[in-house]
Amino acid sequence: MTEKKRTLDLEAILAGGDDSKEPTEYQTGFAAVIGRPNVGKSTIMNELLGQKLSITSHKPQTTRHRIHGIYTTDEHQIIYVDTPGMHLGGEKSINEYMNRTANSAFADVDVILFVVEAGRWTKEDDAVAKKLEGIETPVVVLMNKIDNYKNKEDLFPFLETVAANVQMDTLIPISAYKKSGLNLIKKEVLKYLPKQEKIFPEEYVTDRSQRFLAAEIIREKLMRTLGEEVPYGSTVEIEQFKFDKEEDRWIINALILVERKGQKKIVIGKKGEMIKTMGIQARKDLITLLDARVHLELWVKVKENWSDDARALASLGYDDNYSS
Ligand SMILES: Nc1nc2c(ncn2[C@@H]2O[C@H](COP(=O)(O)OP(=O)(O)OP(=O)(O)O)[C@@H](O)[C@H]2O)c(=O)[nH]1
Ligand SMILES: [Mg+2]
Repeated sequence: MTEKKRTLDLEAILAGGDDSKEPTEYQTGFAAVIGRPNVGKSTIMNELLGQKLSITSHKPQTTRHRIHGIYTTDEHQIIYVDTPGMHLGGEKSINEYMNRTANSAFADVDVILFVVEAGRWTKEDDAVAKKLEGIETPVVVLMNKIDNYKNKEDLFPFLETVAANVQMDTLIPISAYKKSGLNLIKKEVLKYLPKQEKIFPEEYVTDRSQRFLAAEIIREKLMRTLGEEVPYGSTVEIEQFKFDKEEDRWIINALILVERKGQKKIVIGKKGEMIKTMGIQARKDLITLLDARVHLELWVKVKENWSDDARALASLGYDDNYSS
């Protein structure tokens, strides 16, 4: 008895008693990517990660959920937090959900990357800037889309507007398209990350499940393919997501929910052409995501008013406390 106890104590002392090691130099922390819709937040995060994780389109309000993009090296782990664009107007429950999601991303991050579009300052940028007033978290403004300007001097008046309106620590001009300025962002972010060990295992690129990413890929095709109005009334629910060992492929059944019969017609298209095209595009991306063969089936269903019904939203994954 006594013998055993002494052994255990010694082990504990040996495990905890070595203070000769330097404290860890490894850096890990969170960088929130925020701003009004359509400024390029998701494109920037994808470029920083070197892979497409968050969906993008030329339409505003593409991103609806918060999504972590995890970038791990031997020296650091940066967890970027992509967020829905903060917007004014749009009083539906889904708009509230998106704005709430974006607002909550400020809390508990080490640095905020406030993305603005070169040359275009709007009321929505103003509203974002107001939210940042007085907060202690460092703010780095990323002036994106500078590729739209041949002559950089033309941006001086815009820079003055930004400087007059945003309490920021620094500003970095970038172009996600041209991949310019990306290393400067990483360098700047690292200034603010605490010295601590990894939060996520090094093989993780996101906190989201493959199932979630699959639904997003399909929604991206809706955003990119359909006209102005329909995408906003649509969402995607994955009904089946399983790997069939015998057939050696993923079987994915997805439901596209729309709010009205007319929208269903548009999604399907003449002789089913529209949904077929979107299915082909989505399948291609799903093959890349899952690195395997994919059988994809898409269905369309009308669920009236889903975007303005808190309970329907929660059941469709628009949930503040999502699990994956
Ligand atoms: N010219 C130019 N366009 C860009 C650049 N970065 C992104 N875009 C385009 O801007 C549009 C919006 O990009 P997203 O990344 O979806 O923008 P977002 O800020 O995530 O938008 P929401 O999710 O709706 O808030 C897309 O058409 C992109 O291709 C850039 O550096 N230059
Ligand atoms: Mg986005």
